[in-house]
Amino acid sequence: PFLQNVLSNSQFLYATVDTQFIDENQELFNLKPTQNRAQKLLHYLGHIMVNGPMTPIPVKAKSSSVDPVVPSVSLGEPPMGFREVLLKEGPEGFARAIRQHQGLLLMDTTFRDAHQSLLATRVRTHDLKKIAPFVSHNFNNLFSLENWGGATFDVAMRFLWECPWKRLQELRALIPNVPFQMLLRGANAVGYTNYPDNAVFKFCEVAKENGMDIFRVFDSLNYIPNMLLGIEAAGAAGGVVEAAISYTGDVSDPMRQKYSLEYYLKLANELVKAGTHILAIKDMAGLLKPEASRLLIGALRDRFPDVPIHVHTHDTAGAGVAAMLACAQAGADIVDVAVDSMAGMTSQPSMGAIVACTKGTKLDTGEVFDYSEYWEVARGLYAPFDCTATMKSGNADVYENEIPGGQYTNLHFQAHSMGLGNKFKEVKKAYAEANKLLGDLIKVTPSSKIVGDLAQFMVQNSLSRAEVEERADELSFPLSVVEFLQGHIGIPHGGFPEPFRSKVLKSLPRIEGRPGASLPPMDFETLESDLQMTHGDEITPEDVMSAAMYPKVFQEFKEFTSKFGPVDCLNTRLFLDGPKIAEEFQVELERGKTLHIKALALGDLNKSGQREVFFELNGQLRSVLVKDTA
Ligand code: 3PY
Ligand code: ZN
Repeated sequence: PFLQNVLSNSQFLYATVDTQFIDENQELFNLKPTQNRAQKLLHYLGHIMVNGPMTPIPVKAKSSSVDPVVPSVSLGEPPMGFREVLLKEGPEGFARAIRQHQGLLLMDTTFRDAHQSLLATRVRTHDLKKIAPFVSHNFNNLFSLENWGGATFDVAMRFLWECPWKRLQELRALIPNVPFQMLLRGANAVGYTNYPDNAVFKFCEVAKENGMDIFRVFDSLNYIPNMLLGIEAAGAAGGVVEAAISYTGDVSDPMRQKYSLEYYLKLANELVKAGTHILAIKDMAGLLKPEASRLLIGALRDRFPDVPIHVHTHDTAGAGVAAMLACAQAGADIVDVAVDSMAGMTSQPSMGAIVACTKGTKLDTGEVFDYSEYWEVARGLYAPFDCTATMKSGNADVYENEIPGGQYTNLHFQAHSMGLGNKFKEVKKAYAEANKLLGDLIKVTPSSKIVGDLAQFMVQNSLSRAEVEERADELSFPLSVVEFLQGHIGIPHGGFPEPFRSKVLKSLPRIEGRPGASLPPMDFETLESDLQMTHGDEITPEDVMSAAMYPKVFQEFKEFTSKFGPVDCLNTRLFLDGPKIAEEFQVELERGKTLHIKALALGDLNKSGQREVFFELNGQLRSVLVKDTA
């Protein structure tokens, strides 16, 4: 490295060096350890060739061998989009422009919720980046592109071994004109638990600095103190605040009074009072029927004529397009859609359908170009994670069990892996019962996980709701259930279920009020220096936030990449299945630095249970030794 530094120094190159050269150029001594990224990647590929995929896969399917074709993009700058309005006018002016816009606006969820719901959140930056210039050039009509937050943050590190911040930075550079939107779980930020307040503030600040524009803020219990914290954090960072009310029940059913129209209007009032720029209804399970849409959105529109209304749904029962059209007719400004080939079932309703159904009406969305084919083929690369491997359709039983889209798919995978055809039905039934036991909750991350954990506990132990209620003081409940009852994620609408809570908790402590309020602030300086000690000096503010959100996941991610290199540079088929023998391929490590690799052969098993895997790397023979764990 010293020699490399010297050779790339311009003074040295132009021979203007005198005896002071070394003294005056101390940076020559900044000796980074040799990264040897190529050898590490060979190690990763060799591992897969010997032992199969390293990331856990839910279904036995191979990544498709067909590559998606990227549609051509016109030369030059992309056309102006709503981001320009935001940058010029700030969040308030942006909200005004949205409200004044004629026609229905769309948020495309393909880059986040659609694949979170259909492909276990596994879509990699590699495939997002390829289509990003097309989005920038053709989707400038979009209100926003949802591309970050929710489960994508931890899955990126946990299962894809890529940095979520790098995804945001790279997409921002490729799509400068369309506003980016993220999902922020209020006081839970992008995690599953409440964080200290300063962690949520700092997280929003760093996200905004990295290019995030719109923060959809929700709380899994619609607990206002938690929501206000998220709203303040997103606002203080300079983001567009989109406070989202999580929707459950059915406002068109007079028999369901717990989550009535009045309940939602009261919540909306609090959020508008708190200064949200946009008001969202987040129908995470797809329960909003057309009639309920007319009632709810109609009432919100009347009550808040100046506030843009944005509606999110999932198409699990199949009524998503109808519901979103009803919302738009009742006065919603923006609805969420996914590209056709990534739409439907537990994902969002189809973009193509909404565009076609509004064409020529006063809700006309304007031209939104199709990129369905790219995604149809790209989706094939993720076949090992595709819910359609086991799930053949959506199901209107979601109106009974109220399982959110992403969780519906997860539970289906889990039931499938238990190997019993009827298990899913049983799990869904138990979910509905668990929900009643816990007092009929809003169910979305993380409260949905708590209900899911209790449901699984009931199925595993063959317990009915009545039995759980009766034996609550002697059963050993999942920790998430106990902590929920202690008040770890906030207070549910209507309070905690009694006598169930007292029977479970006995003398365990209870948190009063907002959980984050009693957490000591996070010490970022200490965290940063600890990370530097552990991982060397290349720790960015983004890394600090990753570690703040997910200490263990971040640690494992760093360990993995220091062993196996930048696996995010591999294409998705190589990443999942590795190369075939004799396959030649290229890996771009960075601009202008491309590796040419050919997989040559797999050696025999040696005495220590290892195999040698042979490659050609940039014309030279290389090999790696891999333990055969098969
Ligand atoms: C998330 O929190 O990740 C969600 O998508 C909730 O709907
Ligand atoms: Zn969703």
